[in-house]
Amino acid sequence: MTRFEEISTLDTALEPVFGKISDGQRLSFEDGLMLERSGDLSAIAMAADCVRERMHGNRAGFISNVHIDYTNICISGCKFCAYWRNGDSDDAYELSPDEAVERVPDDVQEIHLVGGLNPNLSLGYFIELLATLRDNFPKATIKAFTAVEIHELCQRLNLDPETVLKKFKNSGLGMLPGGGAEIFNDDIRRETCPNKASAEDWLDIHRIAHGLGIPSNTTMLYGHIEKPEHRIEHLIRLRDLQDKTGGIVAHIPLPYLHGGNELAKDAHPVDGSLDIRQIAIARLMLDNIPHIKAYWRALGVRLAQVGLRAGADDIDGTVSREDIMHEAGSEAPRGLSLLKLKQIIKGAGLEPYRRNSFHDVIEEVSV
Ligand code: V47
Ligand code: SF4
Repeated sequence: MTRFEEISTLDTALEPVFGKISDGQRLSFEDGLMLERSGDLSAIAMAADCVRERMHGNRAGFISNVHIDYTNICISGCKFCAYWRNGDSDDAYELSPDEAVERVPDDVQEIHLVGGLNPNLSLGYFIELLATLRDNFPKATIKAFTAVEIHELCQRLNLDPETVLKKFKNSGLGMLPGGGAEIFNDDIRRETCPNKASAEDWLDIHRIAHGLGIPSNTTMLYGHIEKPEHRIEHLIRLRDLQDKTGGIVAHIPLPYLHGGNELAKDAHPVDGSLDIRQIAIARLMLDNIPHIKAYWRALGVRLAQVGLRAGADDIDGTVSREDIMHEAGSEAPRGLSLLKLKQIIKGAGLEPYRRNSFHDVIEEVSV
């Protein structure tokens, strides 16, 4: 009997869905909704853990990385975001390329570089920021600028995304981060983030990036005012993109954090079981996306560790410093050591490996 066949569920509605998972068949929208609505979360988490094991064995990854938020000035004003400031606010900032360099610790494998939609910044600023970081840290992958930032720049300067992405690639861009996807449904976007790139624009920029040999990550922000059907629709649109391009490396379910932002008054209550369910459903629906991250900065260390046994095969990285989740009330530490990351993975019963941005193994490690 395989591990999968040992899973039993009292929810008979899940049986056909589990049959498909066991046979490696793709799940439909209706199957996804069944997973969303079932009362048997532990069976769903176990099924996702089996799929993770089928794809990745007993290993889980981590990376030495840093988050640099180069500006908090933003004209978008998303209702879920506590990070953005008006340009004339006392604590508004823009980092110069040299200031960004100062924030990078030694020996990082990945620089995650994102910011607000700041209309003061020119194309030359972005190119210089990338090139300066690349020249100072030639061994690190620069994972920079969400599709939302690229879209804003293109609209403002009347440029096409392909031209901009080619210039960025030539200046050191190695990969796009997954931010800005939020929830692809137009009604929910209108309520939560009406002033930024649409779902189609976001998907289009990732498609163009993949065509230029720039891989990307993807995200989904859940736990605010969206409904289960919006989440499943979101995952299916990511899966469709991946069928066409194969350029998505990892997906990160992002739990909405209530601190310091306008959306909190309308949002669902915080619920750890939703976090575990979203990791598991991501693993089960996204059969063509290799990696699912349990992002500890947003989930908290303990839930992220549980996520490693509910479908995730990666815990992200040291992070070093990060402002977006911090401003929204994350109580997780602002950075973790490599040793701590290894211990979290080991504690979940998996073997840690240190990876690069593309999830290639750099080092098998023992704790
Ligand atoms: O797009 C904003 C989210 C995202 C809140 O690509 C919030 O490897 C929770 O995309 N509560 C940025 N989330 C973070 C991100 C990311 C993180 C880690 C790894 C990668 C990757 C990407 O943060 C934004 C938005 O969805 N966000 N406000 C909030 N209150
Ligand atoms: Fe601006 Fe990004 Fe925050 Fe939206 S999520 S307000 S685009 S910084």
